[in-house]
Amino acid sequence: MWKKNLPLNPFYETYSESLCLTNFLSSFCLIPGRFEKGRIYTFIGEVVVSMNPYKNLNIYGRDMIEQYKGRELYERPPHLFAIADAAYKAMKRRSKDTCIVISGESGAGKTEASKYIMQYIAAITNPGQRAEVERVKNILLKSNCVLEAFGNAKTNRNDNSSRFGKYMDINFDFKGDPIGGHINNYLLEKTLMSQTPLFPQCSISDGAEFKAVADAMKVIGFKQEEIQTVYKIVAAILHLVSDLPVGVSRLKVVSIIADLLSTKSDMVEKALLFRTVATGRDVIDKQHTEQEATYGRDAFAKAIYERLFCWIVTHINDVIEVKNYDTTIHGKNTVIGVLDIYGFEIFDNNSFEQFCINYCNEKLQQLFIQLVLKQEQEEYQREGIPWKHIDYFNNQVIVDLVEQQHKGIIAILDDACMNVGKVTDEMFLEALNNKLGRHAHFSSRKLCATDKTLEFDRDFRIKHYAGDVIYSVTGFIDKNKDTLFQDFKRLMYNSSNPVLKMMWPEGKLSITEVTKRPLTAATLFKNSMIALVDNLASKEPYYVRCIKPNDKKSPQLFDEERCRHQVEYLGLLENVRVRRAGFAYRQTYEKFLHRYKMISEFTWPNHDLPSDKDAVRKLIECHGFQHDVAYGKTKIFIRTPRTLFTLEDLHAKMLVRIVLFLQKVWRGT
Ligand code: AOV
Ligand code: MG
Repeated sequence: MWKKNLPLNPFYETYSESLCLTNFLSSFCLIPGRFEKGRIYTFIGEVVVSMNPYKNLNIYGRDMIEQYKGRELYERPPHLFAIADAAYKAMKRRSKDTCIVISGESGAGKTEASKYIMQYIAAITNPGQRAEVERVKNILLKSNCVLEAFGNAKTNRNDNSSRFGKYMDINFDFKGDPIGGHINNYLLEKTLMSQTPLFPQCSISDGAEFKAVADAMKVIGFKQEEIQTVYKIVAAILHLVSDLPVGVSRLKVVSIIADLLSTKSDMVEKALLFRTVATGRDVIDKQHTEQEATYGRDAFAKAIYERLFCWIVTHINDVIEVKNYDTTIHGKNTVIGVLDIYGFEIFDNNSFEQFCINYCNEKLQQLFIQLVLKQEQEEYQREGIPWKHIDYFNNQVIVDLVEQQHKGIIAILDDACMNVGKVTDEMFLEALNNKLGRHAHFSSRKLCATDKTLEFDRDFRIKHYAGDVIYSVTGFIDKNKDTLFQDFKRLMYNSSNPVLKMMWPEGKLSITEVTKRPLTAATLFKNSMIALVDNLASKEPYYVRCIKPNDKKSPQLFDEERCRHQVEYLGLLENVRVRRAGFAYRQTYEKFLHRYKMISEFTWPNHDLPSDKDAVRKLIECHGFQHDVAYGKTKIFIRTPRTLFTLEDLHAKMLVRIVLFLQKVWRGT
C-alpha cells in the first residue's frame, strides 16, 4: 500500500550519483516542464522547495487536503500540505512543539505558503465542530487579512510585500485541536506610507479588499468604535503626511487632525511647532526650526502608524489567547509556530529598513545551516557513522559582521547615536570604515575607490549570503535613534479617545521624568531576532524554501540564472548532498525496538541478546534490510524512507493479527 503511492521524487528517484546544479534545476524545468505543469513543490527530506507559480493552481482544495491528511511524508507527491501534516503529526503523536520556517527572497511566495499551511491545519482539525475551536480557527485565518491590510505594501519586487515579520504560534489541546494562538510581529517598516502612489498599476482591487478587511475586523471582535478609531487614525496619518506645511499655523488641516485624534487644534499645533525641554529646573517651550518640525511631523505620523499596527496585533492576541486550559487535567498544550518574514531584498536605494530585513534573513539562513547542514553532519560524527564531510558556505561571518558586540555594524551605529552633540550619517560611515576596513564582507567607496559599483561617497556594501547589497548611509542615525518628541506622546495620551490614550501609556510622564534613553531601533530588532531564533531552535523545525522563478511576476518564465542563484545561496545543493549521503530516519535503539519488536520472533515479546543494538541488528537482518541501515553508537540510521514504510506496514499487519488472535482467545474458540 505504501510503496504504490510513493511519489516521483527527483532527488531520490531520478539521479543516482552526480548531483550538480544543472541537475537540480532540471528537476524544476526539464523533466519535462515541471514548472510549466504547475508541479511547484519538491522535497529534500523534510524540506519543501516551492517555486512561485505566479498563477492560481487548483491544488489547495478540499480534495487535496483529504489526500494529505494523516499520510506519511513521502506517501504523496511533494506539497506544502505534506509538511504541514508532518508538523501536525509530530505535535499530536509525539507531543513535540514544532515550527514551520518559511524563507526565500521578496516575492518568492512565503506569505501565500503560510496561509495555505494555516488553511490546511484549520481544515484537518476539530472534527467535532466544537464552537470555541471554530471561533479560534476563524480568527486565526481572518487575522492574515487584517495584518496584510496594515502591514503589507506594494514594492517593485512584490505587489503584496510583507513590511513586517510575523511569527504565529498556534496552540493545540490534547485532542490536537487549535485552542488559541499568539502573534509576534517584528519591526514594521514605518516609511511605507509614502510609497503607494509610486505604483499606479497594481493587481490588487482596493474596494473588495477594504470590504474583506472590514468584515475580518468584525469577525475578530473589534468593536464598532474601535474600527472607527482605526479609520480615523489612518485618516489622520494621511493628513499629516500629505504635505502639511509646517510653520503655518491654524490651518484647517490641523483642526481636522485634531478632530480625528480626539484632541484640540491648538495642542496639535503646539506639538508640531514646539518642544518642551528641561533646562536645569526650568521647563520651557522651545520653537522648532523648520527642519526639526518636519522631522517631528514625520516621526509622529510613523509612530502613530506603528502603534496602531501593534495595537491591532495585541487586540488579535487578546481574543485568541489560550484561556482556562488546565494542563494537570488536559495534558500538555502543544504548539506549531509558523514564521513568515520579509524576504531578502535589494532595491535601487537601500536604507536602514533593508539592512534590518536582510540581517533578519541572514539569521534565518544561519538557523537553517545550524539545524539542517551542521547538526545533521555532527550527529553522524558523534554516532561514529562513516561520513565524508560536505562543505557549505557558513554565513555566521556575516551575522557577526552585523550583530557582534562592540565590533558589529549595529554596535558601531549605536555608538554613533550615543555620542552627544551633532552626529551625522557621515560620521557613522567613517566609524564603519575605521573599524571594518579589513572585513571580507564589508566595503565602501572610501575603502575601494576603484570599485565603480560603489557610486556614491555615502554608500557601503555588505556581501550578503544572497548577494551584494549597497546601502546608502543616509538616514541611518535618525532611523536608529527613532526619536519621537515627548510632546507628541503627551498629546496622544491626553486624547479623549480611550483607544488612542491606551496606545500611548508613556505619554503620562512629564518631561522631567523622561530620563532613560530607550534602546535603539537596531538593537531592539537584534534582540528580537536573537529571541526568535532561540525560540525556533527549541522546536522541531520544518522548512519551506521559496524560490522566485523570474522578476517579471510571470507564470511562463523560468529564468534559469535567477533560479540557479537562489538554489545556490539557499544552500539547497548542500542540503540535497547531506540528505542523499545521509539517512532519512534515525532513532535510538530502545525506541526503535519499542515500536517494531513485534515484527520479529527474535525480539518479541523480549529479546535475550546482549544489547538493544544487537537486537535491532537481528531484527533488521531477519527482514533483509541490512543494506539500507547503519548502526551508530546509540541510534539506528535508515537511509531511505521506503524501508521505514515497509517496517510500518509490517507493524500494522502484525497489529491486526494480534487483535484477531486476542478476539479468538476471548471468544474461547
Ligand atoms: P513573499 O511573502 O515571499 O514576499 P508572496 O507570498 O506575497 O511573497 O507572493 C507574491 C505573489 O506571488 C503573490 O501575491 C501571488 O500573486 C504569487 N504567489 C505566490 N505563491 C503563490 C501560489 N502558491 N499560487 C499562486 N500564486 C502565488 V515579501 O513578503 O515581499 O518577502 O516581504
Ligand atoms: Mg510576504
